[in-house]
Amino acid sequence: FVGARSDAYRMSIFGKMKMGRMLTTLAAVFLSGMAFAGAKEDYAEHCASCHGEDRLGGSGPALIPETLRKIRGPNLAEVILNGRVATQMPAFKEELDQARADAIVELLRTPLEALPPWGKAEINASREMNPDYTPVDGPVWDADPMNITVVVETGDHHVSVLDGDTFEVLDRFPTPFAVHGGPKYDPTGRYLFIMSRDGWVQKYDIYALQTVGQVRAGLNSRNIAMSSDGKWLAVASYLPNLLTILNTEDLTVAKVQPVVGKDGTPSRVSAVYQVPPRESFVLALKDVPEIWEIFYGKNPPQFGFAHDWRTEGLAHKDIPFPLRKITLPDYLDDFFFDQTYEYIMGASRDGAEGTGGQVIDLVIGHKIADLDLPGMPHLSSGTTWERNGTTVMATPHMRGGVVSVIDMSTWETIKKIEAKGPGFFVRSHENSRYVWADVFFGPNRDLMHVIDKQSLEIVKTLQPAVGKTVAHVEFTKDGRYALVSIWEDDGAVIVYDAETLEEVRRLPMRKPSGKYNVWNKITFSEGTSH
Ligand code: DHE
Repeated sequence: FVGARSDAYRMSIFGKMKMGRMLTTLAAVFLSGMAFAGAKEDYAEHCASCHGEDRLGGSGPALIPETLRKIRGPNLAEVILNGRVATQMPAFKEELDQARADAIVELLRTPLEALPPWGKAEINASREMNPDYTPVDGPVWDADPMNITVVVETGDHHVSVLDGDTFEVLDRFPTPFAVHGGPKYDPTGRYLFIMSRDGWVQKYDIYALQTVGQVRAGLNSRNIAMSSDGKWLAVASYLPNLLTILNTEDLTVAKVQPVVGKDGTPSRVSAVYQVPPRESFVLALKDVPEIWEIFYGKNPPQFGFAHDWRTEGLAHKDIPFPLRKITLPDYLDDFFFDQTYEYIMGASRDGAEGTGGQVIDLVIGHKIADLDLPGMPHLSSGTTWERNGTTVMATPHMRGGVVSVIDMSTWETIKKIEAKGPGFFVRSHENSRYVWADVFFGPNRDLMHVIDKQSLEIVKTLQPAVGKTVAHVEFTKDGRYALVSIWEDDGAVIVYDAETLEEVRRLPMRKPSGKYNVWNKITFSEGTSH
């Protein structure tokens, strides 16, 4: 069931291409047709039945540069020749030699010549509800529903559901290929929504331990956000350039919002987050210096609307999801909200090159401060806490070995904590004295720093498995235990006592990435991502 696609979807992806795109890509089609003639034949013969004739996926994942970006170098050809263990990907070494496999890899690394239409009709047609799903009145297990923690295992594309008190695995279910970003809970913590880079959104009932259904909201997607009333799920996509809003109940499409900047430039959506006090979603646009706010509440703030519902002569109550567009002085990539959701801390495009970041006041729609954040800060994985009567925020950097700590009343960087290398995630919990910061990149990726929240000093550096990547931390509901990933195919989730920093348990897992505790997520714990 998971990963399969409906005939309707299969039909739709061969729909008519947009004329403009066709014309602009004709030359490329001709050239690539020449260059990839042999590879295209091999692809059609060996790959298309599972990955789609258009390379946009079928029972296998999409094979386009946007999703394959992570699989570099010789790995892809090796997968073609030797298959992928524990998946349905067979070995083709009997049929193909190295040169032909390499040629297919080149083809897969080439952007698609044209995109099929992907709008409301196509998305709805891709919807697959699990015919065997049986709703239940309450949990079919005996555990604290608020202390459930899910673990995304990217090694074989599964999610494990953990009892947060006993660490027993209650269920382990398949997900679509390449889940990315944090899965989101509905406000009750019962339903889990998971997104894959191929744009599939899966709904899972934790009480029943069953998948409810799935829908392909985009062709290459970034992340998802849950509305505070639990009714809507927003899906940010690169391909096509759109934001999809799904009904969480049945995964049907409520709105497809094409994303085009004020000057007419189409834009990918980098990320979308919910803003509970304003009953809105905020999305960052990748290709134009704008952020957009889409309201789902009954009484959205009236300030700053730039939406055509006024000129269409329709009453506001008839138009769901009014849109506000905010122009920024610089592109905003990754971003982070303060706990009041008034301020957005964003990495500006300059930040990627090593200089800056910006603070946007969402209420007035203006930049109010600069941030000193060199070296690609990974703001979406930041954490906040109280220190010396003010709130501070810590963020890792994907370049350069520091964790920056920023005073959120002055927006000044108060400390750059020297780490053993660039990191990806920092995490904490209200009840913990420490911030945990991984060293995701470089030779010291097997280290995890533990930083005292008040002294801002590293008090301990853990090395749970020499030579293995150690990353991402989530806490149990009460903050007593910290769960750390050994990010390897034969990996594990290590349970640490968050106070003594001693290892308590080691749960074998297949390349566990993120971990998400129901309570910490639905109460918007200051220590974790929202
Ligand atoms: Fe992520 C979250 C963007 C690469 C694993 N990542 C996020 C979020 C964004 C983001 C915007 C927050 C969304 C959310 O949770 O709702 N990630 C990006 C990138 O732009 C980047 C650098 C490049 C890319 O192509 O996407 C990137 N991310 C990665 C990886 O290579 C990681 C390590 C492995 C993978 O799965 O691809 C990775 N990202 C994660 C994880 C989270 C995440 C596990 C959720 C963390 C959390 O605790 O919420």
